[in-house]
Amino acid sequence: PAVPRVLAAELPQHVGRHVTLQGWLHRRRALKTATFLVLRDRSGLSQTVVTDPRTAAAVAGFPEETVLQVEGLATASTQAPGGVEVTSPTVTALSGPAAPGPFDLYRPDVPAALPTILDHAPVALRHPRLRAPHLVSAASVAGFRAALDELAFTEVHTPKVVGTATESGAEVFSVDWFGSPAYLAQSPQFFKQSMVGVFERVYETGPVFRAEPHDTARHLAQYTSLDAELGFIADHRDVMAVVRHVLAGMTASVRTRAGEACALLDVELPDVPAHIPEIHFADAQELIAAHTDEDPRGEPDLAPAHERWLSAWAVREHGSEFLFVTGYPMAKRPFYTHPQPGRPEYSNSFDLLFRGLELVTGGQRLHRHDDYLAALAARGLSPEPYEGYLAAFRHGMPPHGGFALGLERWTARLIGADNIRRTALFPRDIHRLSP
Ligand code: AMO
Repeated sequence: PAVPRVLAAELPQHVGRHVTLQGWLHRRRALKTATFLVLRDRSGLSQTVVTDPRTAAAVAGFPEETVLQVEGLATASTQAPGGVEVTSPTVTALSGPAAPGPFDLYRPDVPAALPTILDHAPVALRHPRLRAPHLVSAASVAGFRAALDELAFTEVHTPKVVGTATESGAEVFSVDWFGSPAYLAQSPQFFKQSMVGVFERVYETGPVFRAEPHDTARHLAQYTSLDAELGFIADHRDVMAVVRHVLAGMTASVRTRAGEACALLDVELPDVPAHIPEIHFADAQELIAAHTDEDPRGEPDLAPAHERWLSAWAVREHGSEFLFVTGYPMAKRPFYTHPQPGRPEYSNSFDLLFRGLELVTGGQRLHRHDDYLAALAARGLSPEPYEGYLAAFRHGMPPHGGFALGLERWTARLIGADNIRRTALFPRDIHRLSP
């Protein structure tokens, strides 16, 4: 363009100069002597003052969300937000809305309930407060990638339609694949493991699908899984060290890349301790039995209430908002899980609890072909459907392990969202398949 576009956030650097702004009409306020236009672009909001009666008459007809080009003088003003406003403007409408939006996008609070927001996502997410979680999310993924790139991981992309279910216990969606039965991938588990044989260290960010009919604030039927897998580990603790590095990288990236979104949402970023505290599953159950009215000993998993209790305990006892629970019973973990040496009813696996919720699952995997055959047999599973997966192990695989972090859970916990759906652009759940 002849005149380069200036963003709202850049205006203060242009005081005294002619500028061209482009964006959406966020708010129009007509006073007796002046009309104020608040323009919204990807960087934020800016103010333009119209005093010329002819221009004022023209803009009086522009509804909110009209896409505008404003050319005028960047002028210092103590009254304007950010200390600068555009004066003496020429205002051109680039495109006008055909219908009013679902609610006022300029009200600092969000005057709409979650279903309304989700029904109207393409417009509703323009509200600065509703957009902010997604900026936090994007910054988190950038941090995830950067942290693993630093450790020489290779990013991979694996199929999302598969012929064999990957996660025992998690329900699958069936699809018709050219007349053959197929499933939407519940996780990249098998692919990421086999790629350890090729790259040693891999990660993937992508969608996964869970046909669990959970109607809760923390479950989605499609979510974004941040996965990593690495070879030549001693045991699951090496994986936990990578999780810690990744959490630190994600937190730092959110701080630097999404600082404004965090300020808008009053986000309190967590301290990622140099060493995240850990507790064995069996000890966690003892602790809960000793300090609460409930006795979970003998249960194969932790109930959500117990996860919340343990999280609060970690804050009290260790000053940490993160807690690793290790050693989950083999009975509750998938067949690829490595048992705990000397205590084979438990596993070399872990969950990471963050602010009361399971955020990460991971662990050491079996790596010998014979161990896989035995593990499948012990669970009454036939090896045939797993042939493609087992091929990697037939040809030599190092001791390895990995983890998966649920992106929406992370963002929701970080920003204190009451519902994970506020962190998915177009959430998919038992009731929602559109927009
Ligand atoms: P798991 O099934 O525990 O492990 O999932 C890993 C993480 O994904 C998130 N998560 C979900 N988020 C939103 N909605 C859901 N329905 C949902 N289900 C799970 C959680 C969870 O901790 N293959 C293993 C990981 C591994 O061992 O590498 C797996 O998928 O944050």
